[in-house]
Amino acid sequence: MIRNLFLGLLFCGWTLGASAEDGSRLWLRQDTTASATIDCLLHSQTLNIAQRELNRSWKGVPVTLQLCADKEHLALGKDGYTIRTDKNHIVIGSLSETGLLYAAYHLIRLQETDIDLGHLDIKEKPAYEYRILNHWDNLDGTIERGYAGHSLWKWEELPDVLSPRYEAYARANASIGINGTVLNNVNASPEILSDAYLLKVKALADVFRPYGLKVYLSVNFASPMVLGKLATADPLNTEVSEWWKKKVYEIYSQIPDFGGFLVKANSEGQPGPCDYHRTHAEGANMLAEALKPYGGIVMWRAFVYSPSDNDRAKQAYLEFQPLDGKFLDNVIVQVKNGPIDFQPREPYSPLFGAMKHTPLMAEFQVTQEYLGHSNHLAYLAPMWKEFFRYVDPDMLRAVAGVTNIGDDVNWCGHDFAQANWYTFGRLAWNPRLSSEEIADEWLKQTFTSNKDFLVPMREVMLESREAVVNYMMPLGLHHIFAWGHHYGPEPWCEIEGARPDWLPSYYHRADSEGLGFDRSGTGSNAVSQYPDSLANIWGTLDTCPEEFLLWFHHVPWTYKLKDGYTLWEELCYKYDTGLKEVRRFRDTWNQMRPYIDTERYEAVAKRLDIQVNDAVWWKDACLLYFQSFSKMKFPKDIEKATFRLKELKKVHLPITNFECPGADILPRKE
Ligand code: BDP
Repeated sequence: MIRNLFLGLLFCGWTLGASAEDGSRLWLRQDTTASATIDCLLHSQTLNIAQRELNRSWKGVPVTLQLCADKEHLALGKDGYTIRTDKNHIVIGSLSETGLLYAAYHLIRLQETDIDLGHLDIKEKPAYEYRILNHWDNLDGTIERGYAGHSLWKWEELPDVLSPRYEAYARANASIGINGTVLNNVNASPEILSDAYLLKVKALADVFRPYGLKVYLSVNFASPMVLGKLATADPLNTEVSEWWKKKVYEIYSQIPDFGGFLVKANSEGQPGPCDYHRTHAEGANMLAEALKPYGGIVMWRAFVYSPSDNDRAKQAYLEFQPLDGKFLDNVIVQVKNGPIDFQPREPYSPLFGAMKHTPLMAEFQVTQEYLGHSNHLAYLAPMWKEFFRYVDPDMLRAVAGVTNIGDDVNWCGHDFAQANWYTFGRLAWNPRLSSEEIADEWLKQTFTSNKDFLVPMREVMLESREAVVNYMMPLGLHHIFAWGHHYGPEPWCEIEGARPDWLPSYYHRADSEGLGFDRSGTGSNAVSQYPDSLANIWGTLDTCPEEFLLWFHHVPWTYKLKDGYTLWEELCYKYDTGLKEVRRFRDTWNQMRPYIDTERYEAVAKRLDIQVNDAVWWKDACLLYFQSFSKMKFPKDIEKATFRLKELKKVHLPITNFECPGADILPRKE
């Protein structure tokens, strides 16, 4: 009887334990029953972590960690490493402690993803020295374009109270090779450089350091005026440059390995050197000079679009390209992947390739500002790989990812959004990894290696971004989002007095003739900013790839596409396909219940319901609205509209930063 009770409790404990999956462990869910011998002659905080991780999880042959300064390891650089089987044990070697830590995570990943561990001969060197997350976190705890709760940084408690999540965050980043974090929003409060905040920043830097994670800050260009009470922030003013030098000295006295500054200047109302008729290069160089003695860098953003031209897509190029070669060598110009703003699909920004004498870094958006926030399943590896199809990874100096991390228990809101954090790290380390490989790794570690789960869910992930494009903005459409929140559709949006380039009609240009923005030679000629080989193809209607058609051309409604359909029919089929794909994703997920824990199963199922409803909403809103221009009939075989345009025009989402109700608030007809 007592024995039965004991077994009952044990069983109950086991089932509870097995199902207690709240997503907080991310992809680091390996069990802790290992007992292999792990040797390391030296001890330090970082090496102890590497040893602890292996002690906890590694189930294979004995492992030795070795710092090596031989030719091979010198060539692999400070973060590179080797992992080799030597007789019946494994030797991990690196020039640095951080390299050994990365190698330890690599070894565990191999084990967790069922790779043959028989004879290892691995040599790794990251593609980029800087692999950086950008947090758009405000000092009041909110996150700009964040959809996973409040900021992870509890500024009001720091520096005295250190949340255990700080270390968990650093560990997760180290496990995928991310080595830098910009703590605060690019729309930066000058306050971050105040004495009180620098103490808080130092506290975080101290927690992150053993994991090889450096801290950077976004700075407000007018800080010398706001904090230092100077009359100007002119970069050529000596008092101003002295103020920055002093500030940088203060920072490094507390955080000796501080990474540097990220700057959004003269963009969307932020102050900058152009306020004083100075160039971006003059502004960036002044900060770079202050940071140089300490090895710090300036990441200067090229996200600018003052209406100097009639096409926003051209403006960053027009402003930055002439500055090529004028930046100091510790400045990296940070360019968003596309020329507009993180749309579900954009061609790459023509600045890549056009600034041959300036180090550039790509800025990707991990947070899904324009891809359904944390409600939609959208695996972004295929989007970033598409960028790397056009932009040679070797041309870049670094990569940055605007993170999707908040204080939600599962970090990212949607359990599948964790995959995008993971992917950013993996691609920053090796942009040549395939979307399939990364999806596989992530699914196995985060959920299960069971093929019945893995195969269908890998397919869902791989198709998910294209599905979003299809039900939101197919064929090169872009920026037809609702005002402000960028969640739902509002192609009709007109706001009196608003900047035209903040309104959807600026981008879609629908009229009785057709649809799309003419950026060819007959229009804004933005296409001429690309190399001739591409410009000729993209700039000609007949040769332009369909995915960029309405990006580069204003296309007649009756224009026949390659498959024989008119533009209007193709548009209808794309929206319809997008919706069907998401329905299929939901059906697939519904069959996954047996393979995973209930918590995450239910959480994802709930969000897929929202995504399906949102896809209906997008399809109806866009097709009904564009039909009022095309005046053409819907193809008979697409799903009938659920809503009426009149109803949809009345929808205003009560968006907070946390969770968007999506189309759940629309009157349902099904
Ligand atoms: C846009 C966001 C805005 C950011 C801006 C930026 O809507 O919140 O501040 O980009 O990147 O995507 O600076």
